[in-house]
Amino acid sequence: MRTHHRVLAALVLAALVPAALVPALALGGTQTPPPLKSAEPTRVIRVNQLGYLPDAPKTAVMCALADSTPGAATVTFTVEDTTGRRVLGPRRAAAAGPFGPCAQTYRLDFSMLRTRGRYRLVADDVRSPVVRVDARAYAGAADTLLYYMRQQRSGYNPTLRDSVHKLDGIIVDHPTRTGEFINVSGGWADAADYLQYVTTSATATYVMLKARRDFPRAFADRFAADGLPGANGVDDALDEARHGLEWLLRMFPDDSTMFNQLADDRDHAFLDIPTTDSSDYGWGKGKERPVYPCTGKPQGLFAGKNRANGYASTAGKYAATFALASRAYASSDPAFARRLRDRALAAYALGVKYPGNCQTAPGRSPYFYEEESWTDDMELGAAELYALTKDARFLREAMAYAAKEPYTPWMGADTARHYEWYPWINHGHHATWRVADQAGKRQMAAYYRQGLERVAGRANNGFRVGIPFIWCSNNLMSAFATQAFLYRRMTGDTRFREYEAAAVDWLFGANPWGTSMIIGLPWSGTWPRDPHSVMARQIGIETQLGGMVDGPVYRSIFGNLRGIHLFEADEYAPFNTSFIVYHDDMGDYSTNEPIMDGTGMFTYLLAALAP
Ligand SMILES: [Ca+2]
Ligand SMILES: [Ca+2]
Repeated sequence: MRTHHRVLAALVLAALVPAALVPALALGGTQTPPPLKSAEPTRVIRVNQLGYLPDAPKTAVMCALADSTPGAATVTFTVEDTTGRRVLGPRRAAAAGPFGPCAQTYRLDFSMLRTRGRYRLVADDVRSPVVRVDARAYAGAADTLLYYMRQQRSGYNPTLRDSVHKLDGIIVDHPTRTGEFINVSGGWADAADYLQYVTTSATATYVMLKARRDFPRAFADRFAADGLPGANGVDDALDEARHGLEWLLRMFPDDSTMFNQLADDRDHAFLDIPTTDSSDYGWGKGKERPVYPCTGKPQGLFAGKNRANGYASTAGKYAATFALASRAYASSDPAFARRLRDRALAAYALGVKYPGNCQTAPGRSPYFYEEESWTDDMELGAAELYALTKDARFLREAMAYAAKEPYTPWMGADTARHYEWYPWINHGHHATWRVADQAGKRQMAAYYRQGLERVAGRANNGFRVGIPFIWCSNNLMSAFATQAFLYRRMTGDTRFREYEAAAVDWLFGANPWGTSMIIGLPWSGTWPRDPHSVMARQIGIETQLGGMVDGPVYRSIFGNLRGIHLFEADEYAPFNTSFIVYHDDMGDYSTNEPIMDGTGMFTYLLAALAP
């Protein structure tokens, strides 16, 4: 999200109306979907296109569209192999209620099919896409996400084989150092725009480090440190994490100077690839970009201000990421490990000194990341510092922070502000669980269970989804599935496993639109071909391989975003109704923009599912 990425719309709107005066120019948001053509299917079977693990719950969802006959209370279905031979059924599936465009849904449970192979489900005259049952269904999937991360690199960009944004940056909004140049080149662009944030970058880095720690065999070594092809003796997740770490170290250069953001939404005025970025922040087109520190005060150089009131949301993320990284490099690069340890301790100290949120700063646009939670981040920092130092103070503080926010507040809610409860899953509870005594472990598991129960309690629909469809809903779906997986691993309790599987299935195509939410995964499947991405448009969709897009949003959100409109006819019109919408359209920055943090954060679950 992008915060906003309304680049193309901005080009059109900027000439017409001052952007700040356009509260809700819903150019496309109120259009009525065209009626179904008679040739279009009125019932479809949606599946996880990447595949199902043999021992996992396996469910496809049949959706009967709104203006078709809702259908019977039960349907029967069979499963065929690719020769047409029946291998399962007929079995009955009960109606599971309406959801979005589906007047009725049916859950087609074929969990008992455990034999490796390729199959189709058939219900009445409706046939599913080919589904795969395979213990290796997720082999290489986590690595595929890393293609997108490499492509997002600032500094040397291996996709463009060129250095980008070489003049980063000039300090702004600092009490004594405004106007000073500081080298903060590197890191990743946040989405299809080229802003860079510590909150998202540190989270992506942390999760990649955690993924390779817990599932070291999930990642290959096919790329070098600079992201170009070629093994270098280091797994590619650690290569990517190090690219992030080098930038984070530049962004936290001394014990009292903590930067939070590079560039701002003035970026959105131009539609360029990174090498020819024309953004002008007052120092010339394509020149230096502004670097924002945490100040503990509301920030914004123009009309819009955020509600920042501390450092801790950012400081906790720095501390956790540096502390985990320090352990990762303890033997391979001890000098780097010592530096990371020093920076982790310093970052945590700033978080203690300045509790509260360090939010991203808006530029000309009203949008920013409205993160309100910071005790989750400090818990994670404290837990990782305890794992690193064994200083009992950090474990005490991790437990105390954990109690401040037992479950992440979006869980069970209908809505939330943009990035209000970032990063949507509190990895701190798991990090604390790893180091706590038995009573502490039970407490952390209970906290996770509370959140999961709240989401599952809303999931009484055929897709078994209980998240709110706010901006970046795919991030919430991924966060829920990851938390459910961690809880299952921590406790052995499988009560949420159906919901965990449903969330993964949703992200790979078991959703009303029948599309994977990850570009190119699986390559032979249905996935976003027309994302909100200048790189995709100018260089090719293959550059976006592995990128997770924002995902569906409430129709009301789509309809109220500024300057949003579709560029082409909506191939998903029959599935976009008054509840939630998704568009595979360059013009929809709310549902179809690839996101760096969502992609990075999904590495954990895909690594967990790897053989
Ligand atoms: Ca490598
Ligand atoms: Ca937070």
